[in-house]
Amino acid sequence: MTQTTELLELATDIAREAGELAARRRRDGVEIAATKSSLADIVTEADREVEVLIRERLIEARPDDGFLGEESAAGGVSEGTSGITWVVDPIDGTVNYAAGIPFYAVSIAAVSGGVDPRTWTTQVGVVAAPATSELFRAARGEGAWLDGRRLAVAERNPAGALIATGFGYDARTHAGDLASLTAAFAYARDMRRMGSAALDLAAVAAGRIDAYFERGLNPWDVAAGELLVTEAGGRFGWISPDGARPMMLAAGPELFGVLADALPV
Ligand code: LIP
Repeated sequence: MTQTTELLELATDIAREAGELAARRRRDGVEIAATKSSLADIVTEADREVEVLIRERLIEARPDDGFLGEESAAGGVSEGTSGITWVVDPIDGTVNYAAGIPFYAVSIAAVSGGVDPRTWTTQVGVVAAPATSELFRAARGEGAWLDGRRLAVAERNPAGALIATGFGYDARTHAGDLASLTAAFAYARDMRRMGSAALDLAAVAAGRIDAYFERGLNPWDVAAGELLVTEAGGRFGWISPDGARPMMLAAGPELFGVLADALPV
């Protein structure tokens, strides 16, 4: 078994188990554990519990790997010695999850080349959506898949693009986000704000939406979804890589170029 296959199978098995735990806790009732950057930026007890489960399973299987998880990131990345680092968002779409909106995911990626998101290389990525029992996965150079179906980004639609985006939790950022929305609308047949970056990226990879852009995302929000998009023939990039809220864009190759020129960076 190649290392890529081992990493992908491990990530798939853990994502499934973690997704089942998240769904179980959702049925039990969700408790807000704390807020982060603002009152709107919440973390639930389930976020924390799911990340602990994922980390335990990874340590059991690959004790020498590094780990960067959303709920433990404040303590920094745990650098391993194997050359592989796991980048994990235990529940992406936490606000949806807490509100009972069934659009959230477990996102697990394995990267090589160090712990800097600007220079690491994602080797495998898995996004599991418990509410729809869908599991998206990709391995570098081996394609992207939804369960057993190969994924491909959408062709340009003459009616315009279906474009997803998101907004920051800080009201001071909303004017800029609305300016980006206005710019994108010139190329859109409609817009979506669905609330999970990992699933928005999976939707681009599956050709369900044509493009997704958002400022201020974290490495764990996009690490797995980025590989889904590029292995499905799409483009992923930070069109304004610097600053506090860099702009991320994912789309098919032609639309990527159009939106990269149109969006205010
Ligand atoms: C969320 C993203 C979403 C973004 C939210 C938040 P979380 O991740 O999936 O796209 O708009 O601000 O970053 O916090 O639920 O893991």
